[in-house]
Amino acid sequence: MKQLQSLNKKIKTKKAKVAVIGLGYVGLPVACMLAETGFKVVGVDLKQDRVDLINQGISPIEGKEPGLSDLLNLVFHLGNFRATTDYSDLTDADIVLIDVETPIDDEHIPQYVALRSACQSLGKVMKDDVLLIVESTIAPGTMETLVRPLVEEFSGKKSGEDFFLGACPERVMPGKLLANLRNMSRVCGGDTPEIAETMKKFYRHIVQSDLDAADLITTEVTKTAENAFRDVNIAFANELALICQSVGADFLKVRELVNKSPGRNVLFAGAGVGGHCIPKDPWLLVYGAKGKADIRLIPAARGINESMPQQILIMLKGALNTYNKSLKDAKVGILGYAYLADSDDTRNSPSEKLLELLTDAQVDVVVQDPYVENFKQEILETINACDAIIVMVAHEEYSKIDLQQIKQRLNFPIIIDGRRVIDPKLANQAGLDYYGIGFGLSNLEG
Ligand code: SAJ
Repeated sequence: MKQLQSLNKKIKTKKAKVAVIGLGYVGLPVACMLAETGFKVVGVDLKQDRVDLINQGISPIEGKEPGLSDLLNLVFHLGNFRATTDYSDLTDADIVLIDVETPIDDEHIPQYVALRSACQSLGKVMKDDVLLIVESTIAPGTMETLVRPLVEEFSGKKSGEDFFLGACPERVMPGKLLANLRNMSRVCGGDTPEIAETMKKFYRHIVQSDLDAADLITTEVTKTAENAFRDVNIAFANELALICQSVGADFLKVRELVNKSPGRNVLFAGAGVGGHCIPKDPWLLVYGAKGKADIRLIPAARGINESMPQQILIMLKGALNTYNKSLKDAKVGILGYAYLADSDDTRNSPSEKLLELLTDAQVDVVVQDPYVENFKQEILETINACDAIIVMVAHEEYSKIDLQQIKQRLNFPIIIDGRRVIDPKLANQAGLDYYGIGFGLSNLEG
């Protein structure tokens, strides 16, 4: 196809003008990396304050992202990257990446407001022969049922003739955005094999790992399935932990022994599953097949993982009960508010869910988290005069807390270990009643 040949040439010489719609934790790093290789990149975002910061060479992304601020500063001074809120700046773009949010609502239905707006706004201004690549994670079938028709409607152009469609889902993790973009393999989903090959040529400029060609539906299923797979595996670990707890086994010991069996890899049970993708992507996968397949495992796994904060509450209630203390008269310290160990990211944090449950039960709660603003106060000071403490995140420093000191400050010697970071025997020696996810109490004897 002659248009693709000309695009391939522009990609090879880096003369292709690139636009990135959505300058969040995916769009901004990818825009900077493309600009660093020599492409001229325009970034579009709705938020004027975010655009203003970027146009001063300042990264608006919270949290520690090694190298991102320096890279943005570099490309800003190179003059290869600028941000705007105005879609008319995309008129001469040859390649457009869409990196907008694709959340789900309480009924687990994808909310594509941002994606629709991007497709409509781009459609109105785009020139002929644009390669449009959706990097956002989307439910299987979304390219076919939403992106293609919307762009055709608002541009008056025909996909496959006047513009070309692709999907290349991001595989980034907070705290490792640039490293992941460089080192994680990517699926280049093209509307045709030729388009997939053109996408591979384009991404080769920034991705050092495998670039695998596929069609659109395969690409949409792959991205959502990889996170659904993780969620189901975490749910298995959580259910196994509840079994261990109930029959007096120790999940960590069982896990260690099971994983000696070839091809087994039981993950870690815990106080819940948070983050920006694992709680959401399984529902995107399910939505794509809604009404077309008998889907039971993936929703059930979501239900198990979502219920883990409730399991923690049950453990707390039982522990307080041994001292005839009711929930509503208790003061409880939560250690950890981020969704992930040694991170400041609180998106969909299980601690948020636990806080809600405790508040509903009229429990007085204090929170400590060394990484999260407003919760950085000193541990011992925070938990002073609490009736119990709950470890909700495996932050490194929680595995080193002084258990004697904890015991002295608590009204009742109760520690609920939602991430198994405390040694039960040491807790016991310090005079604490130790409760842990997957820790059958009979393990304390002997
Ligand atoms: N979690 C468990 N048990 C486990 C692993 C995780 O309870 O064995 C919990 C964590 O505490 C956290 C949540 O699940 O609350 C998610 O943890 P995660 O390790 O999956 O980290 P995420 O959310 O940053 O997931 C990302 C994903 N990467 C991308 O989407 C590109 C995921 O696909 C990766 O597998 C994961 O990082 C990773 O492996 O680090």
